[in-house]
Amino acid sequence: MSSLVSMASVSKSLIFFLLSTLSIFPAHPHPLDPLTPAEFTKVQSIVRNSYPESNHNVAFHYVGLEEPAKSAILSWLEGSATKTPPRQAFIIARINQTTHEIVADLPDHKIISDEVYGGYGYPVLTFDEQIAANAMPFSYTPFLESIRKRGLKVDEVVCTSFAIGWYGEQRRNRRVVRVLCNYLDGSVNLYMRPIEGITVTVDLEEMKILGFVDRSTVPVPKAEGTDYRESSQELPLWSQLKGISIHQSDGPTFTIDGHKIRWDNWDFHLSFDARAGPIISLASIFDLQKQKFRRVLYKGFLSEVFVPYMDLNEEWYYRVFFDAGEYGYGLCAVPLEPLRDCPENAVFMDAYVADHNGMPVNMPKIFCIFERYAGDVMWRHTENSIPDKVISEVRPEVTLVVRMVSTVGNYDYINDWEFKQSGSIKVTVGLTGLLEVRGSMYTHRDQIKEEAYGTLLAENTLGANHDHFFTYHLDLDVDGDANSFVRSQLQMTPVADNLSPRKSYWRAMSETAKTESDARIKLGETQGDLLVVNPNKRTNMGNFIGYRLIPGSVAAPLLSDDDYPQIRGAFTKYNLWITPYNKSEKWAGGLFVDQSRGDDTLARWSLRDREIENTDIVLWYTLGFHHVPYQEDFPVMTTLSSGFELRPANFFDRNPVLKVKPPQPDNQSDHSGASQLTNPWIFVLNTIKKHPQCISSFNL
Ligand SMILES: *[C@@H]1O[C@H](CO)[C@@H](O)[C@H](O)[C@H]1NC(C)=O
Ligand SMILES: *[C@@H]1O[C@H](CO)[C@@H](O)[C@H](O)[C@H]1NC(C)=O
Ligand SMILES: *[C@@H]1O[C@H](CO)[C@@H](O)[C@H](O)[C@H]1NC(C)=O
Ligand SMILES: [Cu+2]
Repeated sequence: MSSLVSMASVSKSLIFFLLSTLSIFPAHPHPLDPLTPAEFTKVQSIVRNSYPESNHNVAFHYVGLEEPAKSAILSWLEGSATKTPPRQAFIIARINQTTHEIVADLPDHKIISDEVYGGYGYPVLTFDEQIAANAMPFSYTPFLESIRKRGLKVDEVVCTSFAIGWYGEQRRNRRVVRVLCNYLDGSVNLYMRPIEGITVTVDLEEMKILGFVDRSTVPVPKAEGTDYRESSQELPLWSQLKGISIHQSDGPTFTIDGHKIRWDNWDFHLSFDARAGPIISLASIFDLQKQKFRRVLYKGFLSEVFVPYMDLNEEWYYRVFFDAGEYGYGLCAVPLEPLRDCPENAVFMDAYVADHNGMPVNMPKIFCIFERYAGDVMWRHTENSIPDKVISEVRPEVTLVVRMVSTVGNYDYINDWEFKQSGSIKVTVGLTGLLEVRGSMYTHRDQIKEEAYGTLLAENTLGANHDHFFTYHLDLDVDGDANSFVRSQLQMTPVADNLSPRKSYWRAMSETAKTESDARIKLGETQGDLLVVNPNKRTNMGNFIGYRLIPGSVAAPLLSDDDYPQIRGAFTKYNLWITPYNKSEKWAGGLFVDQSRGDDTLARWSLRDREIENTDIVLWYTLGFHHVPYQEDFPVMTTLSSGFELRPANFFDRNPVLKVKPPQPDNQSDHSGASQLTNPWIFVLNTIKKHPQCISSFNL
């Protein structure tokens, strides 16, 4: 199975390491492992047995692991289970134009349940049907006429499918997409060359054109200046940086056993899902003092990505995307480029998905896993107040990163799960790729007299305003599954009765959320900390054991509650929600998102206002970006990142990285740079002598 593993470095020791320790199909699969190619094939045959090809039209829209019950996983982990949890698959298939939710047992080779879904919404679009829909306009005469009328070459036209959403229609029982087209002819940056005004509506089930509109003939923005390939740039001299590499001649510190990853004090399981992308499960950290692994995160994954555009034009108002539920965030994952997407010391892992026909498809180099050593400091102190003595202790930061890139059409999302020795889990999402732009008649801002819904980025090119909301499902199990959510609010407190020369101070007021409504939080309105604690466990000092969420960029939707996109995306109304654990509540936007009506969202589940105190809870966090395009986003956008951190908060009795040994320099690297300053303290002492105020301020 070694061919399933790719690698950036061709170092001999690394190859040895990979061959000896890394296979993503171990002899004893973990119950949370994603389906293997053989299992996908089995699923296909199980479904085909019940619905023979001869008289059933079957399309596989989702095939993935039917996750065993949490209780089964936990008792299996503790070794108290008599047998391993069942190995089952969950399948969403369209069979004779109805949606089926099927659970199949893999060892028994049989269907356990098969339900026809009768509610609103449709499953994730398959690649095959999008490809077929994108080809439809090319055999449709009115479309070809419109292309010719614009003086464009049909061969240079590329079309893509857009989910149509829901805008209050009472009845609609068709799976339909809008097909919109762009132009190449002299550029590969088709997204900067929209053919505005033409809309083709395609019925996916019948694969036929239902509607065609040609509304306007604004010019296609020109090709010049849109290409982003290195080969098409005239590189100026100053852009050549000197060589940089990150080298681990002894191989990485982590080990990978199937999908289980062990690195330093962390242990976790990494899975891949066609809808969510990476799924981190069973993350535990070794406590040096207690000499045992302690549970932190039962499961963490990206549940939905909501991207509403703000342009009300006929071809634009419905551009509201749910990248996980409509397109499959994992399905859209792309192979990572060694040395570019991931550093030299990265190890790569493949993934598998089922295609439209249920056949397993290999997705190479979907994850990269590497130790990040980026010149940052984990902790330090320089003590220069002790007479005649300088003490300096520095621990550089080395972390473990799991990365996946999902390219959903024009946009590229870089997803990192980063594990720190200090116990933090940092999640980052980086936005890059190509903007979605509207072709327009304008060549200068001064010409624009109407609502433009965006920024003029280049001639005839309007970058449309939009948002990106990333909703994460974080099932924290801090030292066990019975947890509570505590909000520690900081309150300005006036000082009464001249108790002090001071007039005010702030204090932290903690409140434990009792029911779901106590834990719906819009960030930015108040200040304080957000904690998941284990109310049954305390530190040696008596503080409740916990982890806290440190949010990244705070953005809230700016659409009215009754706007259709917002009804479907209502789970973004709060940045934070807590729900009691429920295995079926996974997808914040609902299980069936294409054309959904918002009746199966996190916002709806939360209305039950269930009890969430001292029980197994799930934290839902929405990270948001309001994106007003700027000219620097043209013709390709530089990565814009944000994220959040889950950080221990009275989880350990003291700093867990006190005893961490700094990494040793790599044997094969050249340390001439470091050795230039043989005694860095000579430099420091000189500085201090020159700036005596620095010393005196320390002593005050
Ligand atoms: C499914 O559709 C096929 C082809 O139209 C038809 O022959 C078959 O009877 C249908 N099966 C069911 C169960 O409706
Ligand atoms: C779990 O969630 C689903 C969907 O919200 C709901 O129908 C079901 O009743 C829930 N189960 C429990 C035990 O609360
Ligand atoms: C690097 O040095 C360490 C410690 O001396 C040694 O154990 C290791 O084998 C060396 N690795 C290589 C690739 O030379
Ligand atoms: Cu954006």
